[in-house]
Amino acid sequence: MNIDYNERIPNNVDLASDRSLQRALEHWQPRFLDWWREMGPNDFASAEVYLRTATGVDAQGWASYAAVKMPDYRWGIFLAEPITERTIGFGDNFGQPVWQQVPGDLRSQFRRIIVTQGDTEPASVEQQHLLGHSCPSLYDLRNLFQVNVEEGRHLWAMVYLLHAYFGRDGREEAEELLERHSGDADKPRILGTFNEPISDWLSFFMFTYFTDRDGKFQLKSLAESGFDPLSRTCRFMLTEEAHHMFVGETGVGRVVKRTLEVMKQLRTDAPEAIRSHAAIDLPTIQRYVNFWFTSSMDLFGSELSSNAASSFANGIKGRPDEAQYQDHVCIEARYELETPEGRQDVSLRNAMNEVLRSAYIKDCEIGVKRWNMQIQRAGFDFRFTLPSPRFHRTIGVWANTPSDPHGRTVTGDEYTKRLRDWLPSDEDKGFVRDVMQRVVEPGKMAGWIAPPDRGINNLSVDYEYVRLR
Ligand code: BYC
Repeated sequence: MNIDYNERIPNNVDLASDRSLQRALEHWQPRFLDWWREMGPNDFASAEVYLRTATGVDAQGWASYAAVKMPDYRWGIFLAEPITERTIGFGDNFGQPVWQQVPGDLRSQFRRIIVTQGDTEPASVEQQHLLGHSCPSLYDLRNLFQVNVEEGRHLWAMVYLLHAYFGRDGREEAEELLERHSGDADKPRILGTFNEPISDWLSFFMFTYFTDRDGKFQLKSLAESGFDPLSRTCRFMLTEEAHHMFVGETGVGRVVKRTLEVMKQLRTDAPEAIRSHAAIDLPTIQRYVNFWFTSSMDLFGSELSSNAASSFANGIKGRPDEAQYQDHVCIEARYELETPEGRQDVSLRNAMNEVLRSAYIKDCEIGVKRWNMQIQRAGFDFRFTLPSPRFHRTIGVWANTPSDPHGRTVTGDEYTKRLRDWLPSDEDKGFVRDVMQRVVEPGKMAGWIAPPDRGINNLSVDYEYVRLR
């Protein structure tokens, strides 16, 4: 079904045929807009931004581009086309037809997972609330806003499911999604990383590289769900997610490129010299990698999780690309898990969070290799590495076990002493923030980042992607 843009809430779910659902969502819509005005990039409400908007949900030409004021963006409800005769691909109900409604006994588990997913979307917009003021270029400013409006739409995706399938509880949860706020002392966001401030662009690029990639893996495993509307929603969200990770990977790559130019020019890699030329030294970038990668690893939950086992058993949440596996039931399968007490042989179902995390780590390595290629080509010896999954963990079996980035156990004292070598210190953050002065002339780029290789949608890099008013 095509997206209907004549509706107050654009959608491809025939919302008009369900009056009470339509009314409930139209009631939520102004609250969402109030939240956007207050917590979103509110100082840019009158700016015209070259945004892409979904026009269809199929692979061909789903996007149209136009200059739009963000509060006028057409947030809506878009599900990927159904797959005919789709069956549940994993767990105890393997091979049975997928559900078009939530089974009564799985209601609270589904609700919890949809709420957790939904909570991350507005959280990220809140985290990035002030970034526009220090943008390195109009190209980057536009990308930030594109990411923000799409996270807003991902919130709509989860709110639709809550309203359409969870009755009154779902409507209440939808309200609460706008009441919790990132970093709020009383009502924080649910998952740790989404309460971390993103007050500079290096953090934004790390977040879109590492944290949005958690989104990719979580959405891929929810796209396997036996609850078909959840699967269809996540399949479409994944198409939007890809751009966010592109922003992260190319963003970090461009920072590295600029740093390498300065290193070559000065013939040194000394951090102070690089910093005095207003570029970001590679060890500082490594510390940002360490922080955002480890925080994002926590997002997969504990290595051993009865919640994860039950989500798998019940057909709620599968593994990304479940079809690649031979055994989709995993009732007897075992998993070798590294713990502080040594290797443990555990049930695979209980280790599903770890299966996802391992796949995620492999995916993270791809960008790191590319950044290292840049350094190698420039003739320098420095190499980025992903820290050990034992380092800086607050969730799971390695939480509270002080380790260095290589995964070696260290004393609490040593850990505290060395932390400034391993994670961004206040001084690092202060430097990075100071170097990021706003640049908004078309085609101009801040000195700490190289220009992108190409512009958006075949336009040139110096196109006026955001018209500030
Ligand atoms: N911080 O058995 P456990 C995205 C909680 S990103 C705080 O270890 P389980 C995006 C957990 O909720 C993708 N709490 O793991 C990216 C549970 O609490 P309750 C987001 C944490 O249950 C960028 C308890 O600890 N989507 O889309 O298997 C921009 C025990 O949990 C954390 C999803 O995560 C943490 N890091 O949970 C925008 C998918 N980790 O219920 C968007 C939905 C765990 O006992 N969520 N806890 O109070 C899930 O699938 C699962 O809930 C989890 C793992 C992946 C979070």
